[in-house]
Amino acid sequence: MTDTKAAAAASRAAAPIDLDALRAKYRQERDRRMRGDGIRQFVELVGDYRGYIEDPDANDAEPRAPLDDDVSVLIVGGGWSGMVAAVRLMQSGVSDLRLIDNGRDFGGTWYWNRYPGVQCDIESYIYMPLLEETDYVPREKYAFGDEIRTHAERVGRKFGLYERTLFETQLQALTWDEDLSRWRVRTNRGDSFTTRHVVMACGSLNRPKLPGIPGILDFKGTSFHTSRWDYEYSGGDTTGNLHKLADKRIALIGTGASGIQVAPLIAESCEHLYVVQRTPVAVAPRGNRPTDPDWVRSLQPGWQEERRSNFQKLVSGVPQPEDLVDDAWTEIMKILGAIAFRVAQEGEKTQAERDLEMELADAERMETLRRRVEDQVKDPAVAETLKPWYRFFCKRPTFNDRYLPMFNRPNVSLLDTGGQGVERITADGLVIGGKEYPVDCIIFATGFEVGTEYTRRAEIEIFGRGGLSLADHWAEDYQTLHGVTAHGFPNLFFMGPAQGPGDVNFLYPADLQARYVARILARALGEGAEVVEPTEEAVQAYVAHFREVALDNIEFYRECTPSYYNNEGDPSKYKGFLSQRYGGGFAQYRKMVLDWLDEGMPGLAFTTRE
Ligand code: N01
Repeated sequence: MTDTKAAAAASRAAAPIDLDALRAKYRQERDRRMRGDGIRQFVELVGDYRGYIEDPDANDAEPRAPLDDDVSVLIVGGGWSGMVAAVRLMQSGVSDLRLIDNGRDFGGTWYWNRYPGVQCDIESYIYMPLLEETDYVPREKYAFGDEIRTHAERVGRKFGLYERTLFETQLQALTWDEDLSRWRVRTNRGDSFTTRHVVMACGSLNRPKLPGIPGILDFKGTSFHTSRWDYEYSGGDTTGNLHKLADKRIALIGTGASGIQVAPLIAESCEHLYVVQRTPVAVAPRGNRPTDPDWVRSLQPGWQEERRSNFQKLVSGVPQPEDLVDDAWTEIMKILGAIAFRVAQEGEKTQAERDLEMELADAERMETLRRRVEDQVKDPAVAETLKPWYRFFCKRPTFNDRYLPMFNRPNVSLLDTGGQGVERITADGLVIGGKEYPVDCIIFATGFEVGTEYTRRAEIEIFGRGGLSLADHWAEDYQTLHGVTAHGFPNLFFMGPAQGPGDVNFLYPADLQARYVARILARALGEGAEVVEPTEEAVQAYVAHFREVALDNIEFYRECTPSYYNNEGDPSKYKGFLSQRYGGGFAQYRKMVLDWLDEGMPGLAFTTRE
């Protein structure tokens, strides 16, 4: 940086924050984006939209005879939650299990999201499960999708999961058979088998969605969703070199975590890239680096659990003597989390003082990110348009070092929609602000369904005791014990989707839930119990507790620009991504369920038929 630039940066940094002005600006930006239809603005990918959800790599599924046998445990989903559940079950002595997945291989999220540049924004050493068990250390601090998928395949081979898995098979219905005390399973491959237990591990951001822009189906060019990338069309691979795009004009709709990862790789290869922005996103530094071999040599057994736990505590604001991960997540959470934690522990400040302190720390953080845009984007008008105006936790934070400088390329245009989104799609392109932009391809980086019914996202029907439909049972709100079991749905276990623990690192709580389910099933199978089911009272007590400890963040999210975090601008206690996480925090949830397991699982009935 030159002296003048450094001096300018220092004076900008020192400028005091006018909170009233900032609040007014945030509110103004939010109001521009508010719309009456909330999550209904998105299109469910059924009927004519079905092509957007189909696997671009699928050939005709290999023929196989339909199954009509019986297994002890069926795990629905071959992503990380399902795989970790399978491994923990096998380690607990439950090995008669079967997995089912509609992809062609393991990986779940990482199987489907194969777009160029796909990368995990949680440190690989804490995100990728079972590293010590497989004697593997990722190549970089932040792993790209290919490495994560290859690791899923490694885990599949190491633990014998391939021979237990039905790929390219979509579960269609689960029906509880009272006489058999088993679930009847029906799939799209004609299978009709039974299973004693079912573990649902379908993920939480599994079902892609499109915005309901008029005319999507009229477009005559190529169009797909980032989670179904068409390499036939683009050429190249996840590392880029998308050579078939050389003479193509591409519109990328959406600038969330996926959009900002893929955009720079498209820009490098295509004739012209239009980045269609509805809300500018906050982009923090990534700072990836190769794994240090000396560090790997220094690792002691138990290192991954220690590192995961250290990260989890820091991002919850629990001070630690050391920050093992030491990245953008822990940097911000050490500040914001520490304020919350210190006050919660010591009661030294009023709620209002604490809120103000948080707001100021938040404002400083966002100001730093807005300055980052100015520093990286040469055209001041473009830089201004890319600045995010909302509080840090209104939207999922993103991390990238290539996205902002990409706007200095001559073949990239930012099409800002003033918070309104694309007006219309025509046969030849898209219309924004009354102007048509002809393009050859439209790529939707528009995210995944959140807040719709669980069974819709999992695309299955579940009927429990007396034909009770799970969709009806959970129509108002989830009703679970610890987010894992539900009364009326015996022998059914959920990895997610709600009322369980949340964490920045999704897979840490998933492993806890996997161990929890493994403890229950090991006991059930050991005791010969045929039915495991929480009592109605246990569920009601847990739901009441869940609501009591729920974070009171509705007012915060009401002030936020719409996103899936706040149910697209319509936050309520039970809707929206974050309100379905256990408000007491991961540590409290963990202690509660481990104590409960040790106390003999009160409220969970284990029944053996005479
Ligand atoms: O989806 P999103 P995503 N016209 O919902 C825009 C995880 N993830 O796939 O902000 C124009 O975040 C919408 O605009 P707005 C991670 O949890 C993780 O990027 O609503 N634009 C937004 O920009 C993440 O949060 C990694 O105004 C429209 C975008 O589409 C989650 O997946 C990597 C529009 C949707 O953003 C989803 O991320 C990638 C319209 N009509 C993803 N409608 C990791 O690294 C919507 N948009 C771990």
